[in-house]
Parts: sequence; C-alpha cells; structure tokens
Amino acid sequence: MTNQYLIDVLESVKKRNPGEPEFIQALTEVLESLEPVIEKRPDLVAAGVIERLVEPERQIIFRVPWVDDNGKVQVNRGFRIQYNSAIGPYKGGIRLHPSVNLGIIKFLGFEQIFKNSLTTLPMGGGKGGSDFDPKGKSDGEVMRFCQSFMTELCRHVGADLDVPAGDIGTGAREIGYMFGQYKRIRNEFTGVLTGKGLTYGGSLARTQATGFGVCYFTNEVLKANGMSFEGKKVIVSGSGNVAIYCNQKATELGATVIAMSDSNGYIYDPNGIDLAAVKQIKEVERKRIKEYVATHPGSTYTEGCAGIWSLPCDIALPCATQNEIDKASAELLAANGCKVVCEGANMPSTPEAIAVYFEKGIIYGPAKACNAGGVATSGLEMSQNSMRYSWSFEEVDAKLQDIMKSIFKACDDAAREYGMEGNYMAGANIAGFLKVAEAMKAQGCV
Ligand code: NDP
Ligand code: 2IT
Repeated sequence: MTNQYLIDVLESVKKRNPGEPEFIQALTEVLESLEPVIEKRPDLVAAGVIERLVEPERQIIFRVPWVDDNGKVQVNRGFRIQYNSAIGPYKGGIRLHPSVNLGIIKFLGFEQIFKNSLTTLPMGGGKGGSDFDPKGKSDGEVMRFCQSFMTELCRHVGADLDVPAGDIGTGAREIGYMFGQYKRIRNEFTGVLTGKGLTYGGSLARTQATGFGVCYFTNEVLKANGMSFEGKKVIVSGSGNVAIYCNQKATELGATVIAMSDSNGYIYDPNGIDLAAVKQIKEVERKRIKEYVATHPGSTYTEGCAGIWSLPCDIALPCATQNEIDKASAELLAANGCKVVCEGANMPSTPEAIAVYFEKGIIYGPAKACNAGGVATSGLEMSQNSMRYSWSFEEVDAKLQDIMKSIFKACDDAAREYGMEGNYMAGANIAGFLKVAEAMKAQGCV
C-alpha cells in the first residue's frame, strides 16, 4: 500500500485496537484493495467514509452467568459488534467457541459489512458471540447459557434493528433457545433471529445455503475459467454446517470430495466421503470425525487438521475457521496441482497464503463473496417473516443461485473496471465497499 491517507488510517486503527491481529488482518486486506478507488473518489475521502467505516457504530460486551449441571456458577463473556447500518439493520452470526474475543468478533463484523452489501439485499454488518464452548455440554447447559446470553442481548437486537444468526458453535438448537427467550422477555413473535426451525419461522434451504452457495459461486469461477466440477477431486475442510452442505453440492455437481476434517484431524476416503455417515456422526451424535474410519474400510484418519492440505486435489474449499491455510499449506496445494481455492469459512487463508495463490496462478474466490449465500438466505428468511409467508425449497434455492451469480458478476466486473481482471478478492472488496460508501456519503456525517 502506497497511499499515505490509507496508511495513516491503518496506523491509527492499529494504535486504537491493540492485541487484535485478526481484525487488523481483515482491515489491511480491504484497505489495500481500496487504494485505486480512493485515488478515483476524493468525494468519499472528503466525506470521511473510510475513517467512519473502520470504527464500529456500537460495541456491546456483557457478562453471561449460567449454572452448570453440577450446580456451579459459570461466567462467560458475550459480545455484539454493531458495525455498520448504512444499508440496512445490522446482520450477522453468533459464534460460540472458546477462542472468541473482541478482535475475532470485530474481524467477523467488519467482513460482514462487505459480504452483506454484495448479497444485493438491504443488510448492515454485525457479529456476536461468546467464549462459551458448547462441546461436551448437556442440552440443559446449552439452553441455560443461551437463555442468559439472550436475556442481555434482547435489549440490543430486533427485527428492524439487529438480526443475529448462526456461526461456529451456533446451529438450530442454539438459535431455538435464543429465540424462545427473546419471545418470552419481549412478548413479541418477530424475525429477530435467522436460522430458525421450520416450525417457527425458519426458511427452507437456510441450513444448506452457505455450503450450496459456496459451490454455486465456485461453479461460476470454474465456468469463467473454462472448467467445471465434473470429475474434479475436492478437499472440504471442517465437518460442520458449511462443510457438510458444501460437500453435498460439490458431489451433486459431479466432483468427488476426498477429505474432510475437524479441529483434531482429517479423514481421507479416495472413493469419496460418505456424507450420510458424516452427518450422522457430526449432526446427530455430535462426535469426532475420526469415528468415520471404523465403518469405512479404505479410508484413513490422520491427527492434526492442517495435514488435509497436503493431499493432492483440483479444488480446495476451506470451510472450518480463520487462518487454517498458511503459506506452507498453500505451497503444498500449488505443488500438488490445486487449481482453485474458494473459501467457505471466514478469512481461512493467511495473507501469505493468498500471496502464494496469486504467485502460482491458483484462482482464488474470497470468503466475503463465496460464503455470502448463508447471510443472503438469512435475508430471504427476514423477507418471508415480514410477509408472514414461506417460499418452497425450490424457490429459495433458485433465488440463492441468482444471488451467487450476481455476486460473481459484481466481483468480476469491479476487478475488470479497476484493471485487475481475475482478482476476485479486490473485486469483492471494491464492489462491497462502493454500495456502503455511497449510502454513508448520502446519509451525511452520522
Ligand atoms: P460449525 O460449528 O457447524 O462447524 C465448524 C467446523 O470447523 C467444525 O468441523 C469444527 O471442528 C471446525 N473448526 C472450528 N474451529 C476450528 C479450529 N480452531 N481449528 C480447526 N477446525 C475448527 O460452524 P460453521 O460450519 O457454521 O462455520 C464454519 C465456517 O464458516 C466459519 O468460519 C464460519 O464463520 C463460516 N461461515 C458460516 C456461515 C453459516 O451460515 N453457518 C455463513 C458464512 C460463513 P470441531 O468440531 O473440532 O470444533
Ligand atoms: O458469516 C456469516 O455470514 C454467517 N455466519 C451467517 C450470518 C447470517 O446472518 O446468516
């Protein structure tokens, strides 16, 4: 980055937000991409758009006390970052994982602004979470935690204000408990959360949407570069909500998914992963991925999740967590002939890994474009809740496909317009930014 104005903004953000490396990482990538835009648009600089954009509108941090099954009081920390509401109510997931801290939620909230803008739907950016670990907890413990979390959060969210959803550790069970508590305290039945169960206002296809959307986006990337999923070997990291439905759609589109993982290790099945078995282990039994090999002769389990990137593949779809692909893993992917990396997780590639993709000619689909199908379908859930109506699976899926195509086109067009053809990272950052920036300028200094 050579633009002194952007360098100064980045320096001041670093000073004001010490000890938040993931946040600074996400911010640096976006500011670097915006350099050519800033040089063309002095009006946005004059309106202070960048200085305002980097500072969250509101940051809420709260105590979450709950009682475990042994009668012992436990205390977690809850967060909600309401980052930007220029184009719609704050919208973004809730992450429940022991690694959660302010910097993690800020990086996710910041990314969400641009992602939500790309969806074409009217949603601002937000994110929340807690350092609570749902793993190994009973349903009763999870319920008491979720109720306590929502007892505080309900003051700050609402269908036209801020609409949380799932993320790591937050699935249908947790959303159900949070929705029930919100409804009870506020005495209203509104679309305050998305990812709800189908019997109480959830949208068909929301469960599948992020993973399916990753594949719809990847399909556009492949088509634009003269390829398809047909006959390709694919690695999908993770084995949670995004990974499972990513696997399903890649397989339906003709690929063979040869490996999946969890935070302990990875499974390799050269015949193609048996997804029904993974669903049973992860969604129903809530067990570890290594269980898979006991019932699947010919498959192997290896300890350590990063090893998954040492397997030869044509397409890599990281769907676990941030910074899961580092420089060494990216180099291994390239050396083994990987042609495309499209991100299901948020920020799964380190900046050094991304540099390797560009250097080695790996086509790169960035998270805020690839995985936007989840929040886009959350937006469709909000529309259905407002209308008191529900669309069929096919209707929602068709809208999701159209949205993913339009996101690809927006990224591709913006990259071309700024002389960086094929750089979908820059395209996503620029296209996502411009809509928000125009809205911020139009609304004045707020
Ligand atoms: P889940 O909780 O359903 O699954 C997470 C998966 O990632 C699990 O397999 C988990 O393994 C693994 N994982 C989590 N943390 C780590 C870690 N530190 N190291 C290695 N593996 C890890 O979450 P989702 O599938 O919903 O989310 C996955 C990613 O996709 C996240 O980055 C999330 O932000 C992103 N995303 C999710 C969307 C959604 O709609 N759910 C939308 C857009 C993006 P283990 O079981 O061992 O913890
Ligand atoms: O990162 C994400 O986009 C999500 N976790 C989904 C957010 C949402 O509001 O559906």
